[in-house]
Amino acid sequence: VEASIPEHLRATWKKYSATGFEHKEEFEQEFVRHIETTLARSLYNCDDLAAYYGTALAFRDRLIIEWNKTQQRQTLLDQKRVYYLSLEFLMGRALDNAMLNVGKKDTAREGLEDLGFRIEDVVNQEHDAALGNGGLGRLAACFLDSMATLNYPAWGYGLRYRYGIFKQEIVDGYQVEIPDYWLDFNPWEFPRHDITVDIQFYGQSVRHEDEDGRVTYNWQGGEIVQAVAYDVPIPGYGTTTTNNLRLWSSKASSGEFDFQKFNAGEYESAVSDQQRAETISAVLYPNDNLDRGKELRLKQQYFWCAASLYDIVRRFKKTNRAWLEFPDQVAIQLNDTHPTLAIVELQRILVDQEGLEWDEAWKIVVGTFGYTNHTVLPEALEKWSVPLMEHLLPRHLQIIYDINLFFLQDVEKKFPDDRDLLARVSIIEESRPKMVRMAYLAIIGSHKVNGVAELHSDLIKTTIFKDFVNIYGPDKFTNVTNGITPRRWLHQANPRLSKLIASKLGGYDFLTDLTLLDGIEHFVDDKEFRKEWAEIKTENKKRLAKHIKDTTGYTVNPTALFDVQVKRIHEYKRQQLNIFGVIHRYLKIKSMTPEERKKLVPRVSIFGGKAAPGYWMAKTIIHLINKVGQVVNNDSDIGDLLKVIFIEDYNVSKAEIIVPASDISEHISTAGTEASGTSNMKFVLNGGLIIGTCDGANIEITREITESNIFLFGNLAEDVENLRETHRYKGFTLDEDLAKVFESIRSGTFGDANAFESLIASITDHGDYYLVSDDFKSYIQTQELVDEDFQKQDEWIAKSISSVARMGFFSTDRVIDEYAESIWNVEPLVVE
Ligand code: GL4
Repeated sequence: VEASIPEHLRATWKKYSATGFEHKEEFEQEFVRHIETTLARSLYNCDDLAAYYGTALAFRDRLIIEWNKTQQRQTLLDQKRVYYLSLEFLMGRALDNAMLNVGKKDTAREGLEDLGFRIEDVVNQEHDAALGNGGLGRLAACFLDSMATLNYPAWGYGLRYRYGIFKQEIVDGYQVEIPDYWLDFNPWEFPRHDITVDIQFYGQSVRHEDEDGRVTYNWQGGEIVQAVAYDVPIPGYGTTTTNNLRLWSSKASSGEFDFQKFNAGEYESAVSDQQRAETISAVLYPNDNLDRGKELRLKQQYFWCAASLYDIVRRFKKTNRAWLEFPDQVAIQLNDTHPTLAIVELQRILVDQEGLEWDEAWKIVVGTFGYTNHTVLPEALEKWSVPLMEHLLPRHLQIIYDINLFFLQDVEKKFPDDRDLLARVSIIEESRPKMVRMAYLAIIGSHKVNGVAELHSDLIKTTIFKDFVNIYGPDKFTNVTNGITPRRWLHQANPRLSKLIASKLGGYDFLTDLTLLDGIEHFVDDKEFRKEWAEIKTENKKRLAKHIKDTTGYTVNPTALFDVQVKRIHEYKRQQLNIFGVIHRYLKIKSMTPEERKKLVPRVSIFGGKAAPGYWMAKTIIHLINKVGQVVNNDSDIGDLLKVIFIEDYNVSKAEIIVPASDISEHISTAGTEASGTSNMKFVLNGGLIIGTCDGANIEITREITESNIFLFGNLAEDVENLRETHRYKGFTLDEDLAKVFESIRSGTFGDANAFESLIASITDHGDYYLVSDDFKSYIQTQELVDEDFQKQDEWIAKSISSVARMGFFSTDRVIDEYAESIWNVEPLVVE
């Protein structure tokens, strides 16, 4: 490895190498130093926020020292690396996680106490890093944690959005979006102003033919935007490995920023060029499971893919290896189709810039990439219009056409005279305008394609990608069932439960081998253990009750059954089914005698989640939930029997409070629509039971924890298409109880009935695409079962314990090992 300091001076250098704090006193010293120098404050003006910054900076120093060593080690050993390309990394807060992963939380707690602070208050100052929408972005964050913990040489690549997912406020029952400006001072990022890449847009592809008749293309003209790297250290748990998340920020390239204009006094237009460049990484698109095809989004995608690929290729070229070895050194995983242009970009670099033959280059490309599909919803499958692609990326469109041509020629050879097949699998959809089907491009340019839960992986093979299974054979398609990191989702979010488990298992080894959890099954009949288990749940419920009181003003009873549905609001996730069920319950209670009411289980229905700003129906559902809450919660005749709560601005740090506090949570998507779901895993791991449909990972959770520990209901995925057909052509009769719910809404029980008419009509008049009516009865019956079972507290706790005991499969450590083995072919790097 080349070094900038000559050999004979390195001893001096090493003598002063930074080490970071170890002991409490050193932590305190670093803390005060950062407060007084980095922050230029003192003991006269150090509030909780300043204390947070001081603590974060002390930990950041430690992380970056290990980060440096990890990077040096990885470069020296020169093993194959993984690059995880994701437009979303929903990281949440970093400080608590860093403290736990490096094993210094107690040191910090005591140090902070000495200096006059409570660690909880300090941790709560941190703004979430919310660079994602939902499950897809959070999965990427869990993957980073596991890759570091397992010592894989792995980098994440993403965009450094100036605005993450919007903050949600509820005003008069309506969602209002507030921009999430989170970068005021982010102690977790390291700007690398020396690591920049010029990214080209527009212009034209120019053809050259040399004397020997060899034809090459060159992309010329257009405009240049500069990508600047920002690095975020990712500490593993119980290891010194600290990996890198590199986020790109856009700015006007110095060449582009027009000093001529500036000097000529036209600084407005000079500044507007700069602003246009900065717009690229300005904001995260707030859609989950929806593609809107906006030009700026395509610019984001290319900007990020091109910068990342430039970086990866530059790193590879330093090793002086032959190009053919590229796939032995580099694995790139595409988190959904958002980074598919990376495939085209690598082919362009190899052919246009490095002068490789097409076939040789293409073999390298396919050997390098893997593609993960995260949804089958048609409205989420990305397509870009050909004219837009041609305008923005003229050379890439040509390459896409060539990839398509060679692919279709191969298909033609294998399946002669099947013109329909060729049209069906062509990357180009022959619509007006023509469209580039990104998923097809991703399949063709990757050596493996995976779904994220068994049912989902089967579905993609038999529906949207069926033809490709025929063409390539089944081995190209595989399943890797999602998981969650137990560090954040058990140890950090539920420290008491983690500690109780550790006390029975003789330590915290289960945090890095989650299958060890099965050891607590031995204690399922242990009275004392059950009692402590139940007490922890109650404590967690009290904490949530306090949050609800502080944020909504409503008082909820912590002994009531807490029924939680928190996730993005989407018709396919069926929050409408839940709220209609709540209305049904309300109407039923209203019609009961006092005697009957005495037998009831008090319930708190808790909702949370954001609607995409342009998704009208989702916003209507939020509105209805809030209106029902207003009526029910203020109905003195109902009291504690039912409360309906909408928790504003659901995000990662709120999930850490909500998940450990649930008795039952709802995962009730129309069968076949939720690719996996991952909050289902988080809830069960925290001792909550779940009610759900046979969808996504619910199925595998059931297999692991057994059917007696889960409340399943509803139609099966295999019947959904038929039911929809029937709805369309023969109609259907609305479920009786659901009809009564609609009557009560229409009669104005929850305010202006007109506001909810479109939601009701989507079911009564427009085919009930998500089968709300079909599943209503079994949903209600299953909720009654939940009530019955909750009254048998002892059995309930036993179910809770044995479910947790059997959740070992759902760690992202298992997931990452599977990717490493079957897709990436990479090995962990052993650390002393
Ligand atoms: C999603 C799926 O909707 C979700 O079921 C899955 O758990 C997640 C991670 O694989 O990916 N796909 C999209 S798009 N958004 C998601 O959250």
